[in-house]
Amino acid sequence: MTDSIYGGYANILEELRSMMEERINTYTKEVYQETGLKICEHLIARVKSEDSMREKCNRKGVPETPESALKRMRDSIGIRIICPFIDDIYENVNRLRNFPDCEVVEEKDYIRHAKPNGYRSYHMILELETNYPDILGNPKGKFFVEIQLRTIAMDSWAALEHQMKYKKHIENQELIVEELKRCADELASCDVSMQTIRNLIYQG
Ligand code: 0O2
Repeated sequence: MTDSIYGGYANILEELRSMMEERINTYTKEVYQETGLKICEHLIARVKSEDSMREKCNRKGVPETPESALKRMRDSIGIRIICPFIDDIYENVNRLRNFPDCEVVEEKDYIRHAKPNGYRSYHMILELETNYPDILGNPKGKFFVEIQLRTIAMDSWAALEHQMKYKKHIENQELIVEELKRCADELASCDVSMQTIRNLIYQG
């Protein structure tokens, strides 16, 4: 059996994933009780699989070691929060920024600044201070958590586009890329209209 890319840290990563998931579920329930609004449609949390982490280390040209997986890659723990409306994304972002024992080390707003292919999402990297020692020997070890926040529309688009990337031979690739971009822009426009309608409903 080959050694885990996460060394002896696989169980800790699972524990931290579960703890983060619980924290997010807790505040979304609180918001629902206070306002009646569901700011999270659903969330998916995972520890990146061994194979994907090894593939990513190779892709980034770093050795396949626990240190790379835990310190150079920052998505060993990944959480995707799917939101009904665009404003819900920013509401979640504000709450995540104030999480205790967490430092926001990176934020990328691919909603205000979509990628050229049409990809939209809000990305955050949090660094979590824990009571577990980390691979560098810090007694209060630090672990990265990548959080992606998207609307339902952005999520279905990203899933389809992801399928295209992983399929080796595609006919009419140029046309598909063009159509995907068109579709991303239409969905973005719908997300804005849906937000406006919701605002109108709640104004009245
Ligand atoms: P997977 O298989 O989803 O885990 P990084 O690549 O993380 O070192 P970078 O390049 O700054 O750093 O990443 P960025 O732009 O923050 O994107 C990281 C993740 O966002 C990707 O992870 C994807 O999950 C998602 N993502 C980014 N761009 C696109 C896109 O154009 N289309 C789709 N479908 N997803 C995207 P991985 O590890 O690349 O892939």
